[in-house]
Amino acid sequence: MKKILVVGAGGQIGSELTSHLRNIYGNDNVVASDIRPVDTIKSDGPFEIIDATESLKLAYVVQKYNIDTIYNLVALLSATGEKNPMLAWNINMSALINSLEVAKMYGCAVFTPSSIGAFGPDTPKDGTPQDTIMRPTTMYGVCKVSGELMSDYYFHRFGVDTRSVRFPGIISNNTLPGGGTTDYAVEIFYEAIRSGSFVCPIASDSYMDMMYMPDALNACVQVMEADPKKLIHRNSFNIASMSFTPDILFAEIKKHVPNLAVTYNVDPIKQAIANSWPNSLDDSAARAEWGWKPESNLESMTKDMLKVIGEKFKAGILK
Ligand code: AKB
Repeated sequence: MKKILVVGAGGQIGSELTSHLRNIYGNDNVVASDIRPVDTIKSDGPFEIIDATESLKLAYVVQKYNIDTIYNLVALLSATGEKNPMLAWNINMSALINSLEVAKMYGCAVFTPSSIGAFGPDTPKDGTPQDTIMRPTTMYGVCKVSGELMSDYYFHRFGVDTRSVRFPGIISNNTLPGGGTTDYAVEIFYEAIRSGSFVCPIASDSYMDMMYMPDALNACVQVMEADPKKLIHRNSFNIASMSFTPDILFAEIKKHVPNLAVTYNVDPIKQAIANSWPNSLDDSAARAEWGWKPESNLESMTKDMLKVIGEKFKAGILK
């Protein structure tokens, strides 16, 4: 049985991944950690306060619980990263380096997500290949490419079992994202039900890859469970399930919420980032090397998001 540590368990992916991993491996085998207490997670399994920019406590927790796999989910996202590039570099890279160093010392595997943000304006935009030009123009992207290279370095040089996927925008009905360029695709669902209107910060015709959270969670587990003999790549795999523009998403939501009113007030920082990212990734390497196969598409994701969020508003959990 695996002994897993989730670092950054209070974030958008971390909070749901912790529950997902606990369902698979058992509550006691998944230690959640964050820089501050996370009440929802603390109650159903072990929890530790870890500032991932400091390696001592990380090493202590890995030793204390006999951890063999670290999911390092600490990151400042793309739009926030552009507001404070050095903070993004310091947090994103020190959490990664500390995870890799501790993993090297204690023989752990490491998962650190990369992103569509690892690509840049020179990358082929449609059907972006697994192996291609990676010259990002954001600090977030610089961190992601550096993270991919460092993770591969630790694998080749020290034998640390590092693996990763390049996440698109993740759409979830549980924890809201914060500071990302793709956040609009989550916020719209809440506003569709709350107020019936939404002001979109991304231009109506900007394509970006997106993914429903259940597929993202499966990817995190499947890539770490994959047979290492079949892995040609490691850091990091393109994964994809849907690609759409704001216009396409709103048209789909309007099938269920016909009175939804959408206006545009484009945020120049977010739009510049979106313009530098691919329209859609080619995920054939992930499919061939570890059987990646997403289950959700735009139609099924939209229906489910509106159902779950609608129920939360009805029950008074959301206002
Ligand atoms: C962001 O928008 O910064 C993230 C990402 C695509 O990595 N959601």
